[in-house]
Amino acid sequence: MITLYQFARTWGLPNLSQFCVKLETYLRMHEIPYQIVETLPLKAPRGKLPFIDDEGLRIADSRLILHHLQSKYGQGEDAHISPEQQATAKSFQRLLEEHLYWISMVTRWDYGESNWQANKQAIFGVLPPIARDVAAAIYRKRIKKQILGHGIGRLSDPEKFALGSEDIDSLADFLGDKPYFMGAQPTSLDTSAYGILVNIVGSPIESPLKDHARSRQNLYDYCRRMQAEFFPELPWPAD
Ligand SMILES: N[C@@H](CCC(=O)N[C@@H](CS)C(=O)NCC(=O)O)C(=O)O
Repeated sequence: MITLYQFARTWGLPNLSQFCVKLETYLRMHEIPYQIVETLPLKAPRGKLPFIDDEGLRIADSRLILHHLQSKYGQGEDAHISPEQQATAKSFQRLLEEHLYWISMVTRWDYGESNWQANKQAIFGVLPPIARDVAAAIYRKRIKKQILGHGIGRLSDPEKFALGSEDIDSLADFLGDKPYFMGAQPTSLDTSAYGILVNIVGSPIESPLKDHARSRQNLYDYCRRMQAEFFPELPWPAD
């Protein structure tokens, strides 16, 4: 049985970590049995969550974990879509995970005190008060450094959100009225898309990015549908 190490559930979402939502959605999509251990990234093999333990084999990074699951459990790399469609899906996955993700990280770690407090409580609230403040301060410094290193942190807020809105529009226009991003059946692109988008439209983190994403009704409806299909035990967070 696979053990999935991830943050505790919060905010009425499967996870506050976009990559933990991605992985757990993938496991459910392919009906691969798993158990959850709630943890923080401090002890993760690559210092990030999620990671898994599959009968003693520890793997970190959702992309590598998906490769492992696909080879071990026979779930082909979205075998029902053509190589050309796979290339499109992969490009959107990179847009989500390597660009839009970082703009959403800005909104949590470096965009207003109330967002920071909500983020801090959700991640570090499990720790005793002093440890909570110390860990939160260390991580805030660390994540802000990553945001700067990525490059997005060097732009002004309006510039960041304009770029984020471009991503949102591309995703909304591509999804159109299809049930899933690549058509009638879900693919691994949907695991990334739901993980990142639900954390923008369904979390209590307020920003122009959230406002814009919520204005694209098909993306909002998509997140609700994905949650109802793969996490039926979690009612949609109140609007
Ligand atoms: N490429 C990694 C990204 C994982 C990741 O960024 N996880 C975040 C939470 S969403 C994390 O644990 N960050 C802690 C840190 O960077 O210190 C994956 O696909 O798993």
